[in-house]
Amino acid sequence: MASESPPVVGVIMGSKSDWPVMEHAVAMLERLGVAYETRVVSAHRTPDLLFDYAKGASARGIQVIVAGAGGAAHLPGMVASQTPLPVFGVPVESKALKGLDSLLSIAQMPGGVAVGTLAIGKAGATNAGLLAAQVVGLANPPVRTAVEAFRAEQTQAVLDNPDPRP
Ligand code: RP5
Repeated sequence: MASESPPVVGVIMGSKSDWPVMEHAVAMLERLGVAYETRVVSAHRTPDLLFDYAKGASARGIQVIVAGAGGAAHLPGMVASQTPLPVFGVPVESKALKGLDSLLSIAQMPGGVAVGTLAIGKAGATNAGLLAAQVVGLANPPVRTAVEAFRAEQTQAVLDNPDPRP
């Protein structure tokens, strides 16, 4: 876990096989000093756990949930249906359809139950971690400062290396 502090972001995923993508959300949270927890919660293989996790997250101090899944990616939407917390969904690239199935499964929510859908794969996971930190940072000045510093460093790195050639 990111620190000794109680976790404020929950990073969940449908399978261990999602970790190579979802670890990028965790890496961003660690970089920005956000306390998190992470575990496998499957919409289809462990539906009771999904309900318990989503219903109990707010009372445990979780402020944002990042949920990654691939294929018939029902995890983010079902979690969102059971919690008032903001949920960010990460479409994990699937073998058969390259994650387009995951993206559509997560994005096409019915009006009234919201999931913030990110890009497919690594960029989406990275940005889910960043967005979660930005939400936490609204009421957590050190996290907000870390987000601002990250963005400034990123900008400076581009400006310092304008030559595109390898
Ligand atoms: C989804 O099914 C998971 O999120 C994963 O992306 C996909 C395949 O899972 P495994 O068969 O690799 O466990 O529920």
